[in-house]
Amino acid sequence: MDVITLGETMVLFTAKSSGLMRYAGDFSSKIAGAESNVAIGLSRLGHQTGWISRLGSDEFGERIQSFIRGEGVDVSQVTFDDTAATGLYFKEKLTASELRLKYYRRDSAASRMSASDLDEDYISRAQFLHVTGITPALSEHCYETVLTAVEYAKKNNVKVVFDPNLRRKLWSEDRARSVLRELSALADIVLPGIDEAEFIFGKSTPETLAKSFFDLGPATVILKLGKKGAYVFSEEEEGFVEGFPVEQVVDPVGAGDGFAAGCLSGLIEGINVKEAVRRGNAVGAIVTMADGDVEGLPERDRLIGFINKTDKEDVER
Ligand code: KDG
Repeated sequence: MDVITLGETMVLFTAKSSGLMRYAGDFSSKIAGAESNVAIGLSRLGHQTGWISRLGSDEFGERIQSFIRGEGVDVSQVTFDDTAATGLYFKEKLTASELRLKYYRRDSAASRMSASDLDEDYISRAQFLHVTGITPALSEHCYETVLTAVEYAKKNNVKVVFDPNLRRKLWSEDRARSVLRELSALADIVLPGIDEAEFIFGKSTPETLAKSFFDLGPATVILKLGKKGAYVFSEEEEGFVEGFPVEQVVDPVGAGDGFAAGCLSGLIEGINVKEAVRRGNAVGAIVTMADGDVEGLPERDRLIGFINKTDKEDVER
């Protein structure tokens, strides 16, 4: 196994019309969850991944499991809960460039994940454990589950990758700040966005913010700067890695997960950190050009074509 991840995945309903969702009659339905987005992204690039979660024993739970399994991700550690439902999430397109996200996930099946669901032996088989700041925000049980997964990873020399993925709607600012710091300190690689870094440390330059994370303990900090790219701060390397131009952003949600998948793909293959980040920038950019959180995740040929700009024609025949 290259990467094992753990977290909640929901059914995502997107209003087909723009404007306030109260007027929307038609919705598309897809599936989305930061951690499974990363697992799917890696799987599409040819890596072995596993996703640990809990789903409701309902039709949405079945759909999510089948979808993720169909993407080649191992779902053997997914459990089903008879007493709680699968979470839902809605995307409201206010204007072409303004999105509002609404969760229906309080007390969902995933929020009831518990440390006893974890199999240390399973986690020990991975090269990387990927966790985000969403899971500990779901419940106290989920927070403990993430800490236990991290503990199992560390015990077994599995590198821990942490994406803070701040979701303000899910917890208080104080609690979020303290847990995101705690998990950043435990991780080997941290992937914060600039806004998340400023949320934790206050407004500053990318260089200072990356150094602030580094001083907490991780060996590698990769600070995401949106379309500008990323700033790397590690024991061996330091500096900016430029982003890729995007003609038209269709849907920005999921770009950070694409970035994580691209970076991890490079790190699994042992390329240097800056090259891995370049790959992350490319996957993140490609994701924004499709509707949905996982729909744009590229397969390897497309990624290489995008990076090398060998796609001379827009129409593939
Ligand atoms: O990063 C994209 C995710 O935010 C999205 O797919 C849904 O997991 C999700 C969340 O909690 O926002």
